[in-house]
Amino acid sequence: MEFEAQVIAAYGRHVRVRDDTGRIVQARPFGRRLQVVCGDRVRCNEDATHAEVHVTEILPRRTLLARATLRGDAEPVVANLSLLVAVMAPAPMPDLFIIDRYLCAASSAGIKALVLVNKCDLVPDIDLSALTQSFETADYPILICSAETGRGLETLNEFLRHETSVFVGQSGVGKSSIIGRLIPGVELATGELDRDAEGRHTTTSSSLHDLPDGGHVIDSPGVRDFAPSIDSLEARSLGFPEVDQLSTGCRFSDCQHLQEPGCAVRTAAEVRQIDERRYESYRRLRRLHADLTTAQGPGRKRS
Ligand SMILES: Nc1nc2c(ncn2[C@@H]2O[C@H](COP(=O)(O)OP(=O)(O)OP(=O)(O)O)[C@@H](O)[C@H]2O)c(=O)[nH]1
Ligand SMILES: [Mg+2]
Ligand SMILES: [Zn+2]
Repeated sequence: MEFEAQVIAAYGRHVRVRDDTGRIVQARPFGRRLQVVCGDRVRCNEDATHAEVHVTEILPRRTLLARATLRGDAEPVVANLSLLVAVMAPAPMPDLFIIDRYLCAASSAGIKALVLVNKCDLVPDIDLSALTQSFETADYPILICSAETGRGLETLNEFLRHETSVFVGQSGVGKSSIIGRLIPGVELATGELDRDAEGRHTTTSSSLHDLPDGGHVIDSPGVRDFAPSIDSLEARSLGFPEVDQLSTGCRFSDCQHLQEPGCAVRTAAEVRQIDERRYESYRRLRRLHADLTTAQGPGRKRS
């Protein structure tokens, strides 16, 4: 029997799918080439005699968040998103470059994004502003919240309503805790919980959950680093909206905004019209982009 379903959890070569009647079953992608991820719409084939469900086809994705492997290939992370929520917190020590890279992956993939600062109960508001300051010239919505006290969660709920969103960020920032507060009684894949070196619980696979007021949210495992897939990035701005806006003022239309004369972006960074840290992040990503392109090699197919 054939049916269509949505992938609501993905761990390695196993996925959990939900069909349109709400029935949830385990399934296995048929063949090595199918890279099925959370959020995918798929066609399944149920073998009545073996009681085994195979995913036989991934239906066209509306959007895809993809990361670059060390060889420069694109690896799908989550599909069919409309909103990416980049989560950080005063602790663990934030790595803002990771946030930048998620934001540019979202921007390049046509996915809206917002920056969410959790654990606002831990430090005074002025310290939180210092954390988020560099994202202001990039014009992303910035929300402050606490899964502990509940502050900011109503506003967050408004942003998430009717969206299919993913929570991404470093391990321990509170992604699962926030989702747990938004969806009372949600089971956050407790069977898939593991303990990291510091003894904290860590989410190890992505899972999709229904929000009470409509929309879906995907919890994802924390990361140490994230590189957007290079094929998905816009050549001109690499997905930095503030670079995009200024680049029409550059002397050369193929300006990479590094050392070129007449570069409007570099000038804007020098006079702090755009944030210096974000510009440095752009430069690092430009280097990574070049390295990964080389790693891909000339013989490899580019899309
Ligand atoms: N003080 C405070 N602690 C929080 C808050 N939110 C989460 N925590 C704590 O932070 C720790 C990590 O929370 P998780 O929700 O597991 O973090 P995560 O981002 O899902 O981590 P991974 O699954 O490893 O990526 C837990 O001990 C939480 O209790 C908050 O708003 N304030
Ligand atoms: Mg988690
Ligand atoms: Zn330029």
